Amino acid sequence: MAKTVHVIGAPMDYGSDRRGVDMGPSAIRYADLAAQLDAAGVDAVDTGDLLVPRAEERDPDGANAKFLDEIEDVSLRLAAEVADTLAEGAFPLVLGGDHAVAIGSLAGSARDAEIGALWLDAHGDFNTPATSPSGNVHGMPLAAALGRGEFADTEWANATGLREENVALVGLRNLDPSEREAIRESEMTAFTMSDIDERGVTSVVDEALDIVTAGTDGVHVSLDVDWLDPDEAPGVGTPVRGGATYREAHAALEAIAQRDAEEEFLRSLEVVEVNPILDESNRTADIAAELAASALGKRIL
Ligand code: 6HN
Ligand code: MN
Ligand code: MN
Ligand code: MN
Repeated sequence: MAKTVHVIGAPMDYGSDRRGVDMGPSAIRYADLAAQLDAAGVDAVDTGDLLVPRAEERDPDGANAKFLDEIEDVSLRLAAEVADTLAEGAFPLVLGGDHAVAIGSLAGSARDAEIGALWLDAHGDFNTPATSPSGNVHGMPLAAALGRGEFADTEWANATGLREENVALVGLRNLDPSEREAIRESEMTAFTMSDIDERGVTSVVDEALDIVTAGTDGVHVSLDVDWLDPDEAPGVGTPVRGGATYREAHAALEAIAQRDAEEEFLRSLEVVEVNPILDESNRTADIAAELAASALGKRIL
């Protein structure tokens, strides 16, 4: 039976300094996500967007974790939406928004299951308010979901029961100094772009999948489009050169789908950080839609 996929738009830009990422869900839909999902052979239902008040109407409060109250509000509602989708037997596909939406996606995916998390990103997203150089919460969602630092007492964020042992990051190439230390000392497994250079992307992804599936009921895949090289995906707020190529990205997501066809571990997926204002002819949104379809089983032949 075909998977039923619920598309959930999370047009949130509280977590990043660059405005425009709130238009990500529209841009990905405009890139004909529906046709891509159709080609993947899934039944897709677009559930619309979460209501996210404009940042201009709000007060960022404080430099260390800007808009944290607003992010709490969106995260709780997104978590409920993701958990309800799963409870109905459907598959949640979350469209960001900046990467802070992952706090809600992870909490929702983990509500009734032990999950692992696969993080495809140029960045570690492992800062805490105390270590963040920017105060931007999109650099913190993994630390938040794991209850690191100040997030230990933040029940809405630290709601996943996620174990560091079941987290794998793939494609890292830009870490802040204290974030780097924290990742090195953590129980998470981190693969850099150098690992991809040496071993090839499918071998790295395969090992990452061993880690995130070990002893878990399912896996949340978080795809930050700045994981790709900015030549391929220029529409992002924090580009870092030297990222995954178009083919590497497809190979990675196809490898996930191929293994999921046998092991059925894929529980939820999000595509985040598409910023159409910074994009060229919506090509980053095009890639986002294509990669979501690849993860859900679209094949060339
Ligand atoms: N992202 N490490 C930087 C920071 O501000 O904490 C950049 C974070 C980027 C986060 O792209 O999801
Ligand atoms: Mn506020
Ligand atoms: Mn990220
Ligand atoms: Mn990133």
